[in-house]
Amino acid sequence: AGIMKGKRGLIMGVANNRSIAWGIAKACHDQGAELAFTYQGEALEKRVRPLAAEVGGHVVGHCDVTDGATIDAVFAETEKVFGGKLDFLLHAIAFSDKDELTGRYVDTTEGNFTRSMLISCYSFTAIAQRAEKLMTDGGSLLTLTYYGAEKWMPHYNVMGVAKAALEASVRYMAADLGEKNIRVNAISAGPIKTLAASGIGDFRYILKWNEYNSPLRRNVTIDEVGDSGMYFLSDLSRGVTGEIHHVDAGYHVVG
Ligand code: 0WD
Repeated sequence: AGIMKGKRGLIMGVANNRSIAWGIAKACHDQGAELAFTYQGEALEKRVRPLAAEVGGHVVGHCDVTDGATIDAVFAETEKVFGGKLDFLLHAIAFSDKDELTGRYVDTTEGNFTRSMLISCYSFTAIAQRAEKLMTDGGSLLTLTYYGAEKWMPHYNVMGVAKAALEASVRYMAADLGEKNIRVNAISAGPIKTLAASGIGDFRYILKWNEYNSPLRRNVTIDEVGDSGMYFLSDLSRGVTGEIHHVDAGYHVVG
């Protein structure tokens, strides 16, 4: 196997071995890609370093997307370790205050609305600005979204609004960057029990609901999202941009 041989990619959003970003990183590594990882804070650094080592990857430093200086720093380091060229980038980052991932959307505070939008939507654009400079030979950018962007889902609230904006930004950036042969896509993943998901109210109920009602009668795994992610980050999807692709056991045709 080696569809991604010679490709260099930056992976942002691994928290631990249950992270969707880790599933995608593994799939890219299996196809021969060379990877670099960021982490958010010291606690996650302890988790990310051994995972990066497992796939022979680089660790390019701490990145908190609310601090532009840390974004610049990890891109400077990425440029260094990859010899100036980047082929693909994964953005698997989102955040909202737990207290607002339950109850009513309408009660969202301005502070958490702004913060959720910044971390879950704008950060992808901020990162694309840096990636564009390194993607001198074309490239592929991928982010993660959820069905709550399209339809009301219980407890998803402000995150649904942020994901809707993120999906719109995928289309705008696809148009902006297409002439440089930089593609921009999103995977809309079904619910998976990760650290971030544990903040969402009644998440176990959502998992059960999807298991009973999706066409495949089950939930998806990070390895399944990983394989689909590898497709988007590789040349297999070279004719595809601006796409929101569901990897959700088919739930979106039902719900
Ligand atoms: O059911 C799910 N798990 C789904 C997740 C279904 C559909 C989509 N997604 C999305 C999420 O919204 C997110 O965009 O997938 C993406 C990855 O999420 P994940 O794999 O579910 O969650 P996790 O393993 O927790 O990774 C997300 C990470 C953060 O982890 P924590 O749990 O510590 O918030 O995003 C990173 C952080 O590492 N992150 C940040 N990175 C840089 N700067 C920041 C930040 N300010 N905030 C969060």
